[in-house]
Amino acid sequence: MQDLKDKIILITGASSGIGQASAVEFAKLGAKLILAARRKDRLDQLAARLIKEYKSEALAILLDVRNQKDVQKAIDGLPAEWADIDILLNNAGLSRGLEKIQEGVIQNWEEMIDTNVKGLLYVTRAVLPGMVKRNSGHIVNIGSIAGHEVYPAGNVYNATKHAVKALNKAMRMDAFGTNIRVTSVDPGMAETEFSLVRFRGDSEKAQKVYQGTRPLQADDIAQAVVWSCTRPSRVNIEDIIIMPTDQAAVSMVNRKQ
Ligand code: NDP
Ligand code: 8X3
Repeated sequence: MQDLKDKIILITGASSGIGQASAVEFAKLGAKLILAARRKDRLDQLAARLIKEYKSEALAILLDVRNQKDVQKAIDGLPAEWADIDILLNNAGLSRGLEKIQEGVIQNWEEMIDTNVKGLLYVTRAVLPGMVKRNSGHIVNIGSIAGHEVYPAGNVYNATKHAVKALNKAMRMDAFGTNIRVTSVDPGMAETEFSLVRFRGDSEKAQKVYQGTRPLQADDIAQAVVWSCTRPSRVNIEDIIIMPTDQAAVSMVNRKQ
C-alpha cells in the first residue's frame, strides 16, 4: 500500500461535494492538501478544519480553472515546499441545465466545456510537467457515468464527460513509460450540490433528483479516490465506475412512491 503521509495533493473543486470529501479522506492519512476553487471562504474553513481535526497541513488557493493564465500563475507561484505535487485530483466540474440541443443555452454549453474539459486540461498542463520531471505522480480525473452513457437532454454535459474519459486514456498513454499513474473515477448519481448548480439554485428541482431513492454520498466516491491512490506503485487503476445500488443506468433509478 502506498503511504500518503506528507504527500502533496492538489484538489480542484475542494469547496464542496466530492472534492471536499476527498480532502477529508486524504487528510486522515496525513497528506498535505492544496485546496482550490472559487469560493475561497469555504476553502479557508475546510483548511482550518483539516488542520484542527487531523493535524493536516492545508493551503487554500482561489482558482477558477477556466482561466488558463491564472491556473499557470497559481501553480508556478506555489511556495517551494508545496510545489512538488504528488497527486492531482481533477474534480472541479459542473452541469448547467437540461435542455434538448435545439433549445440549448449557449452560455451553459460554454461554461460546461470551459470547466469540465478546458479547465481540467489547463490544470493538468500546469502540473504534469513537474511529475514527468520527477518521474513520479498520480492524476485522478473525476469522470461520470455520463462519460459512458448519453441521456436525453444531457447532450453537452455528456460530451464533456466523454471527453474526460478520452483524456484520461490520453494522459495514461502520454505518461506511459514513466512512473506516473492515471485514474478515472466515474460516479453515478451522487447527492452533492451538483443538481443545485445544474438547476441554478432551484432547490425544489434539485431535491427531486434524489427523492425516494438512495444516491451515493460524496464520501463513497472519496473513498474510491483514496483507494486508487494507495495501491502499490505497480498497480494503475484505470477506471472505477461507482453506481448507487438503486441506479442501474442513468435513467433507471429505483424510487419508492
Ligand atoms: P459540487 O457542485 O458539490 O462541487 C463542484 C465543485 O467544483 C465545487 O467545489 C466548485 O467550487 C468546483 N468548481 C466548479 N466550477 C469551477 C471553476 N470554474 N473553477 C474551480 N472550481 C470549480 O458537485 P460534485 O462534488 O458532485 O462535483 C464534483 C465532480 O463530480 C464534477 O466534475 C462532476 O461533474 C462530477 N460528478 C458528479 C456526480 C453527481 O451526481 N454529483 C456524478 C458524476 C460525476 P466553486 O464553485 O467554489 O468554484
Ligand atoms: C453526474 C451524473 O447522471 O446526472 O455526472 O449525469 S448524471
